[in-house]
Amino acid sequence: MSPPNATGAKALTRALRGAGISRIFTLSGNHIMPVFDAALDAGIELIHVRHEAAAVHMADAWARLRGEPGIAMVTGGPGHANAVGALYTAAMAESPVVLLSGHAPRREQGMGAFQEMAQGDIAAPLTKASWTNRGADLVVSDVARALAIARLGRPGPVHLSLPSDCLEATIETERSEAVDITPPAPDFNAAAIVSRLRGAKRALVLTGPVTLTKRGRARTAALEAALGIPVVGMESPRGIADPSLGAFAQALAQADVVVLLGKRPDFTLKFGKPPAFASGCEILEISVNRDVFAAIESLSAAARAEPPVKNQWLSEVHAAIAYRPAAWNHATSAIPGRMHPVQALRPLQALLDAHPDSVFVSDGGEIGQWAQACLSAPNRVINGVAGSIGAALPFAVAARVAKPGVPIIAVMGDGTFGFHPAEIDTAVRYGLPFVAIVGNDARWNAEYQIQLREYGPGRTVGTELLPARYDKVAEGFGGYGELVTDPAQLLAAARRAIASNLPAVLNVMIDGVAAPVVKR
Ligand SMILES: Cc1ncc(C[n+]2csc(CCOP(=O)(O)OP(=O)(O)O)c2C)c(N)n1
Ligand SMILES: [Mg+2]
Repeated sequence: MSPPNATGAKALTRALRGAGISRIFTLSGNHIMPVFDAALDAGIELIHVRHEAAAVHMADAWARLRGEPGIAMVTGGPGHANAVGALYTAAMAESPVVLLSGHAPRREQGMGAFQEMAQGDIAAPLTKASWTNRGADLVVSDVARALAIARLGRPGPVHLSLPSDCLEATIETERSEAVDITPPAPDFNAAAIVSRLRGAKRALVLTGPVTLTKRGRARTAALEAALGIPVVGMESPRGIADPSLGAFAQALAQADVVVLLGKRPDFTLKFGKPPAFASGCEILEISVNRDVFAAIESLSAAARAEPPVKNQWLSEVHAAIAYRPAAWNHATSAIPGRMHPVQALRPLQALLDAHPDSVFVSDGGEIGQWAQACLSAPNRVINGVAGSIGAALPFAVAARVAKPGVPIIAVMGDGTFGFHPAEIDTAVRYGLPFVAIVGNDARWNAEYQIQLREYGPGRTVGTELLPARYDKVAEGFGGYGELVTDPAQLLAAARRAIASNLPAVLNVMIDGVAAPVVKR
């Protein structure tokens, strides 16, 4: 219950604090200034960023790393519109983000109010639920509902718009609206699925992004141990060709039974058709709207009723996933002053291995594929199935908020760096160090490679960039920067970056080679 004379804004911040929310990633604006003021008293820290999309990306990384909803708050109209694109990455990553958007006052709605926009409609396709608050007395129940929907079942983003007059108004009597948000109860027969898996020669269980958080990986590892059958998490836009899954595609093509646990047979699985899947392969789907962890628990419990299957298949699949071509051990670049991506990345594994809770962040593009092939860590936050580029820098900032004191290595391309460089300023202002590795090939290489492949060497256009000094951009914002052109210097440079205790950019000059295709 809110105290007497509480405004909608005060009720909002109290409700958030009561739900355990201690931080909001935000960019200010007229509509939400009452919430800024109320946050002071509620003891909620505002991390004030430089672009609304970055606030959403930060809330997304926070949610994935902490396993609790991440909150982004932006102003109405254009602020909201700027934020919405970033929801796609969170949605595809099954990340429980709550976007709180300021909104034109209700009393002016439909009259052409300042920055009036159909905000609920704009966010709807990218969220599990999207609506506009209808009064100060409903703020508390709206917030509780938004947090619950984001978490429940298959997690994902929720949007709630807050008209400025509802934030300013004094609450008369707190109300709540009865909305049933319970996800469908599990309706599959766990024992039957386990016995179907165990009756197969080469069975696989495939899971989606939510199982690739640290907590998720522990759960799927337990299921795999109980079954004795491989459980493989997928979160790459490259699907079965995910470079962090090595030669997994070749193993998948031999499977005779595949259980999709909270995962759709979508583009990531080549729609479940040959040749990605063997023609006789049986595919069993456990609904994507269900609570995946509850489903994992019930399968694990059913599996434990009997000893795990023992055959070669589990170790064959593990070996396929771990496989990387031996030629990578000697990869070099013929271009003076440039290194092969493997040379730029492999040395960093030592830093990630130095702590049991380190964070590896990766963006997309060709460099992102190399990074995901070369590096692993207890926590990994990648751009994910969305395949959208630009989130890595905001991810790294939020990773530091979520995990003080652990090594954070964020890899991105030079093109990608340009999306949110000003978040280095955010990181400097809040004292949030991390090491960003910018693989600088002076190209939008992923698209350049498509041009080469599809249209021929004489037909590349518009995909060149300048070999810009992104390290100096970091310095300009008060961060740490170094240019690295020699692979032998990389690890030492990264250690200096960590020692600087500042947000750091290593501008690593690389040879723009195509992303790896790992085959045995
Ligand atoms: C938001 C968004 N815009 C555009 C793209 C298309 N895209 C994917 S990778 C890429 C090039 C990335 O260049 P860079 O970050 O330098 O990485 P590189 O491929 O050069 O290693 C582009 C434009 C995308 N995936 N997402
Ligand atoms: Mg590039």
